[in-house]
Amino acid sequence: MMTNRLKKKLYENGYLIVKNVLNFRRDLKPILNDMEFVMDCLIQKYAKKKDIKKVLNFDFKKKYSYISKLNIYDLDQYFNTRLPRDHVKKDSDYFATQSLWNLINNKNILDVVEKILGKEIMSNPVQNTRIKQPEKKLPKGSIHDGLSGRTPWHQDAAVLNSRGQKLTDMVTVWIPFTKTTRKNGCMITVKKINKMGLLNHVSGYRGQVELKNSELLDDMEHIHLEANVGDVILLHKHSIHCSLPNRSNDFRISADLRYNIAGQPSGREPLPNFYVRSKNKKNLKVQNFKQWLSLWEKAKEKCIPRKFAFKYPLPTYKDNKKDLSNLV
Ligand SMILES: O=C(O)CCC(=O)C(=O)O
Repeated sequence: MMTNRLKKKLYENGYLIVKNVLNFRRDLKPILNDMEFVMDCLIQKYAKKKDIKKVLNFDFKKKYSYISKLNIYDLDQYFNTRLPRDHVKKDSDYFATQSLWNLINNKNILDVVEKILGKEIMSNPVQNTRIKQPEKKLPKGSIHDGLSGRTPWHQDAAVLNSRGQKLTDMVTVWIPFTKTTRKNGCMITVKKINKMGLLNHVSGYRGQVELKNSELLDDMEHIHLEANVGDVILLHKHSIHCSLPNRSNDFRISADLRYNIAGQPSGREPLPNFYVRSKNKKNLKVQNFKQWLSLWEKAKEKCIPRKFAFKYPLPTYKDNKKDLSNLV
């Protein structure tokens, strides 16, 4: 597809599925391996002594199911590729690995992103990795938690600070590690709804950002964003989307990365926001995994005194002109 056709389609519909961008073995499996390494560490630390040897021999899913029953505080955070939203401490953990660094800088992904944002591209720190077990296995409190369960209706621009909401051209690249279907909890959206611009959001379950009056979307016609491993889904920053429950018997694993046009605010200062592609190669100052990690550690130092990594400016607007209920 021609550059401008890809961009036109994304801006027109709010979403785009691009087929066969990634290779599972080369680009994705290393991240699953790193997740499994984190699980092994958690098993060593938290499992009953007599179980450790046995559990270390389980496969990925059985290991994760096991540790998810150990009541480990904020378990998702160990697998999530950013600092925790609140209570940032010296020992706050996050999943920043060489394999994820490679994914963020993946040439095929950047070639797609370049068609949308142009040649000067920065990695945006709004990024997550999500391991979703079958919903029936989740503790009740996690069912509506976007990292391990369903994600509420929202627009990605709403998770940026006010400057980012106004000034940042950001695109979401959603990456499945497992085939993603309506049965195992794919995202859904409404075609062209991005055209409404940024709408009013409120604080939802556990302070997650959620579109105000989102129940109005339940009756609209939904596009199911199903994807095969290797495909990527792009979302416009004003696309309204959520994810369905995982009603399958298997895991649903994904990463969502974001990129913005260089020179614009990240919307999550002081978290890492750095060039990943530039015509002027001098801009590429962060060139390896260790430099990236050090950006996260520096950001952590700044977040510790203020105690949070990022905040949602909620409600998005003081008046109700941009409430969905006033626009449909
Ligand atoms: O993967 C999911 O369940 C939701 C992802 C999402 O909402 C996002 O990337 O903005």
